[in-house]
Amino acid sequence: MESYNPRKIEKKWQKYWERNKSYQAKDFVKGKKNFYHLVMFPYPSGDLHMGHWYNYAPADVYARFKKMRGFNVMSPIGFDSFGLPAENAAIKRKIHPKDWTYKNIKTMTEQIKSIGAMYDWSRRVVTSDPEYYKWTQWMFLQFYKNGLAYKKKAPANWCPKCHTVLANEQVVDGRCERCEAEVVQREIEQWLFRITKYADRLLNGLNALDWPEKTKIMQKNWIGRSEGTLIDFRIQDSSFMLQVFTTRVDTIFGCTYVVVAPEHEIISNLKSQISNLSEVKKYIEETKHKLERERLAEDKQKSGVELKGIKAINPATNKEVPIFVSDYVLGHYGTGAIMAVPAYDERDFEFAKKFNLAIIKAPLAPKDEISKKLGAKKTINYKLRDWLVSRQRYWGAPIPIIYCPKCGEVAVPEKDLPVLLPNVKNYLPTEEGKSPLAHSEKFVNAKCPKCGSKATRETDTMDTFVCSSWYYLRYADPKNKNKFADSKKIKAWLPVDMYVGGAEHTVMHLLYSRFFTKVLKDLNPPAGGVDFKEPFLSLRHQGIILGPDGQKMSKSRGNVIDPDELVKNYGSDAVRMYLCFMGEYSQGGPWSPTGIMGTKRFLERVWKLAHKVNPCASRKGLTFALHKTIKKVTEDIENFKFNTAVSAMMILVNELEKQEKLEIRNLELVIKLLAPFAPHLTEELWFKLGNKKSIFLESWPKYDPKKIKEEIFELVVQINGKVRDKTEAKRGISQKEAEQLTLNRENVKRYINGKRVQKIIFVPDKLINIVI
Ligand code: ANZ
Ligand code: ZN
Repeated sequence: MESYNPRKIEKKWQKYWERNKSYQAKDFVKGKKNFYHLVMFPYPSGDLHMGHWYNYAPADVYARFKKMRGFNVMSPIGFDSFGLPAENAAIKRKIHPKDWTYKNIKTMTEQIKSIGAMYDWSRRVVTSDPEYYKWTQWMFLQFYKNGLAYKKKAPANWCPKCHTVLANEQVVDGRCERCEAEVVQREIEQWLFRITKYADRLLNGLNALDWPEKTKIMQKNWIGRSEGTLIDFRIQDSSFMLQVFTTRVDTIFGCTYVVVAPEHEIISNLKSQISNLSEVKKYIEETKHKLERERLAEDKQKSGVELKGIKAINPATNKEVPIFVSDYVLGHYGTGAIMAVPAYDERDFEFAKKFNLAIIKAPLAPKDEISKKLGAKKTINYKLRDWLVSRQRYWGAPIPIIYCPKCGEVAVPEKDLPVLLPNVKNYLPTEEGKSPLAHSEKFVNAKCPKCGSKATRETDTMDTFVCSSWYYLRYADPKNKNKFADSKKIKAWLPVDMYVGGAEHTVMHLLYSRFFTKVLKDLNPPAGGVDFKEPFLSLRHQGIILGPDGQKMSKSRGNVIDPDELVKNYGSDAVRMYLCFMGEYSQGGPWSPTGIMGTKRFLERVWKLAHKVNPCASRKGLTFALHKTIKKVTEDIENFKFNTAVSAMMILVNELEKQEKLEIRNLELVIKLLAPFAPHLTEELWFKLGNKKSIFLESWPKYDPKKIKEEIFELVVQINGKVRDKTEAKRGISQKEAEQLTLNRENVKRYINGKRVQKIIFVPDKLINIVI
């Protein structure tokens, strides 16, 4: 018997599947329903780590399972290849971002292929390819033409040492990821997408989604809908009205002061009346560069300055209350001003303590009544902000806008797309915080599409999250030159049936993609046949794989597990199977070096089983155990409980090993169950059993509900072939269990009567014959 050699068989089957185009999804297959299975495409960082494997391998188990369940499955893959990390790596290594990115795509493609997943590589998308970003730019233009993309001065993260704007992800604990200088806020002209217009629809759409509850709650909180009231506070000796936003109008009798944000207009409007203006200005200067997160931090000492010389009137009590400026009130939320109720609100309480302000536990007023009495307006606020999409960076899709001295801001005509990203030598961020593209005269100088005058191009590029907000649509028709995708193909595949990926994308990618889908649907007519409201019907997250020490894997800790090494040593099937087995998929857990060895041994045992096939074997013995396992594995995979599915198969294999001869049909059922987990091994065994076509063209085993009832049967006990006793037993018990059950029975002991037991014959679910 040949021994199990994953190195040999895995490469062989990967080539076979490629040659036979086994996983190239056809748009329409008669009699089959399409199933769009999607994993989050990787960023080409240059090496495929355990986290990728944990996303992709168990997800592929699901895809293969769906295929065997009779669906026409599409499981595409591509690369999310624009973005800041490429630039950072390029700057560090002095390689051009483009060279770095495409070199990584090449190596990572090979690494991904070693997983043995059923990816349809013919549909690959690479977001930094002009054929792709042409349509990212097209999307931008649709947003622009519909008033959903606009330009305004907005605060951005500015690193004073690197002289550059940073994305939020590049700010770690308030510091620049690269040089660790403290990041400040700076006002810069920026492009934004009006996602706030969709706040309610993004919120309401969540209900119908089959997503993890936690993820839905996080999106809900991120959108942060809050119903409240706008109340006007009169300013003593002034016509200025200070409007506050509160969700607790009922507490107004306890309002003992009001607070405005440092950005609030009251300060400049009433500056002649404010007697301590220089002190106030100094405070504003100090807080200007603070990040929002810092300002709201709960453990932070409250700070502020009273606006002396002016007072507000509490409209409920008609009493004068002092006005403060403090950074715990944000300028762009609500009205940028609050009524402070220290007896009911924690932050107000801390502030009042520090500044010795009155804390009055006034009785609560009925909300509607008090609102009416003050003519107060009900209002709805959202935490969600418009999405800042411009980056002053090189490695991204250029924003397709031209500035003309006569016509102003002009959209690049769709026929002129793509606006190609030039191959510049100098891709470093500039001192003034402008995009490196501003250095390239050839790029900057353009003709106005309207009047033909000398004009200049927008030099900012798009946030890479724009690219990934629509890639799932492109997979339906990745090579289309005239449209981002043909509407028939969109209709054939979308929305995505199952999306598998990390939970860290909850409030960015997963929200932005929903926004994009809704915008495309709203276009008149809907773009590309997008007639659905949500892009991802079902969503599952993988957990996190920790190092063997239970800590987050990191190079500095030296606890990184390299999947390439594992594939070399144990084979891809063992890695896939172990990842499925090591714990509950959504939880993850520490990597166990002994665990993977155990999995490899299990596959070796399966390999050996195949050699027990014997035409004289009886089929009856396994009916119960087999049907029970089919049911369990089927339900578990459907529910992403891969770990318990694997253990059920391990139990079954134990049973099978006890049999001397195996019936071929039984063995075939077992390897079908195992196929999604260990596709290479099972394909090999399948062909060895004499089959001529891939096991993945087979249909998934069905169980017979009648056969899995945990029935009690009457176990007949024979001594030397004569019936001497009977006892109730659970169906499916093993020979050992039957022996334990019978050998100590009084009746049996009497017949054995101290004689030596020579042999025991066991017929499962029927009888036990003790030969003495
Ligand atoms: C009085 C009050 C009494 C409040 C009380 C709360 C509890 P959400 O739910 O997040 O919308 N607030 C309003 N505008 C603010 C701003 N720009 N910056 C910081 N805080 C602001 O919270 C609304 C509440 O947060 C509002 O209701 C206001 O404080 C505060 F027992 O008004 B409340
Ligand atoms: Zn013009």
